[in-house]
Amino acid sequence: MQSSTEAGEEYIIKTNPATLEEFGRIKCDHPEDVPAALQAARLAQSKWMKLSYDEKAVVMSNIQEAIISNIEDLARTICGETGKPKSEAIATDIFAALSAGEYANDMMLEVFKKSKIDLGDMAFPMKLAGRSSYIAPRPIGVVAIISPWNYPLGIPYSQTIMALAAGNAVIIKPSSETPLTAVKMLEVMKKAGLPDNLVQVLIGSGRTVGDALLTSDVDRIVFTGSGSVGRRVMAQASQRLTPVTLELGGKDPMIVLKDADLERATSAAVWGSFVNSGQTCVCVKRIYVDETIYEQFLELFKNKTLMLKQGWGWDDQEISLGSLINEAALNEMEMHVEKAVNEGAKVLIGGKKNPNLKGYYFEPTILVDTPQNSAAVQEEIFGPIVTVMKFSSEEEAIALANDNKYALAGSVWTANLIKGKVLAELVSSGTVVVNNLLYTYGLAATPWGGNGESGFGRTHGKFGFEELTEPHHIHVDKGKYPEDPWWFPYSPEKSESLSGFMHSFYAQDGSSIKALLQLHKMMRK
Ligand code: TXE
Repeated sequence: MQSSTEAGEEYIIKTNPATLEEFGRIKCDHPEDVPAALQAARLAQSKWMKLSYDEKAVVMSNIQEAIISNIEDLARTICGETGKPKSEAIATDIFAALSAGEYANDMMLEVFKKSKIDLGDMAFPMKLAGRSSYIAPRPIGVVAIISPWNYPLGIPYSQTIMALAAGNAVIIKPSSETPLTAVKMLEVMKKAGLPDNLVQVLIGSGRTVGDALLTSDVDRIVFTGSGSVGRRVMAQASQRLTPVTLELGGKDPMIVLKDADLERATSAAVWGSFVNSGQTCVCVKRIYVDETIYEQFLELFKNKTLMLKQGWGWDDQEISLGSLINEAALNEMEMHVEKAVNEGAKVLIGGKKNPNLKGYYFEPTILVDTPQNSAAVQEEIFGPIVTVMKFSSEEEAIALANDNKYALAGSVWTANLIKGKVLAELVSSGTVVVNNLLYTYGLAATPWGGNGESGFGRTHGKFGFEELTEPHHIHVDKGKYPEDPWWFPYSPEKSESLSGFMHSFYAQDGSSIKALLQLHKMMRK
């Protein structure tokens, strides 16, 4: 991605990283555009939340239909900006978008359902006193979505459609590497009847437009990206106490037990390690294999990886691996391999730029003998590089898997599902899959997110909706009693009655009947 200035205006010139041909160019917005965008978003949101459920449902289902009828066009933009193969753009980006759209539409009524609160021990006293509580969820307002380039539709769209279903407006700041996909997405949504300014896209660098959004008066920031920028997002958001959801990096472990189906596990490991050329936060990055099957696994994994075809995967549907996003990423991969070798690793296959292809292609790389404490095992490598190591016991496998500052996703492979679940529950990652990997991002009803360096908060699922709505608590008192015993004026009698009530209500040797009588007596006056 380059930028240029024409007649005082900054443009992003987007090159297809798989062909090095110019793919498109777009004018950047300015940081000073943010306040007006926010004002327009607030107005649009106030109208959107007043629409009836049916009116909103019509818009949301028309948008879903529009995505489906624009798959080819959307895929073209995704591939042109990222260099990923067409089948992958459809199977990952677009599928994730449609899954989130379906889920958001299905949940739009549920999200705002009022729910009575069970007051627990106080339920009966409160009932006697004519009091009750309930939650009335409400939208939070305007959500800023700052998104990465690796899934330029799947990530911002799924977060946007959930925010809309929760009654909010959205301002998206897409990665400067993939501005055109966000613009295309908004175009498709608008044609389907999206109300004006309910979703806006601001084009520009993170440092300028992104930063202006962080320090603006938005009601939540949903950030997906690197840990370094995630920390800045949190720092900037703290100025206005803006809540943030941070979807950051990953270094996902894959634990392969000796009773795993090796054919299936190795096929999954190839896809899990090299999908999107390894530029996926939940790609398999660390494979831990039981020592008794390590050689077998490695041989199968290596041979299946060597069969992968690399290149520009728009016309040639047999291409599995596209390019990296840019030249810097390519150089970074070379640096990672060099560092890994210096720290004791051996390159089993790959390890260098693909010399036969124009474009930013790095060969799928398998590292072995990587020390557990080396950078290759501990640091995020956002490209087609995976390490394969062995373990001698299940306890050791869990310890190795959890010995990492990232904790986004992970997988456990075994024929014994009971053991698989036990081990999966011991892995620190936010999502752990037994005998599969990665694809739960396409199950929008399931939560997405992690902990540690992978960030916090959840997108998708009911936990995602909880971050896009406010649990508005309403407590109702029928006013049966003239006053409450803890109101003014205080007196020795009041404090004695209150202590008596608390003793009866909470003490081991207390009596709830006695407590209720005491409460009634105190409140009757
Ligand atoms: O991130 P960057 P990228 C992670 C992945 C990797 C990173 C790759 O693990 O670490 O994302 O994406 C904007 N103020 N995930 O390179 O550079 C920038 O313009 C405000 C995790 O895009 O952090 C872009 O829009 N904004 C994820 C966005 O931040 C700023 C799945 C991300 O940019 C900014 C996918 C600033 N100062 C990728 N600087 C998951 N966990 O689900 C940059 N930006």
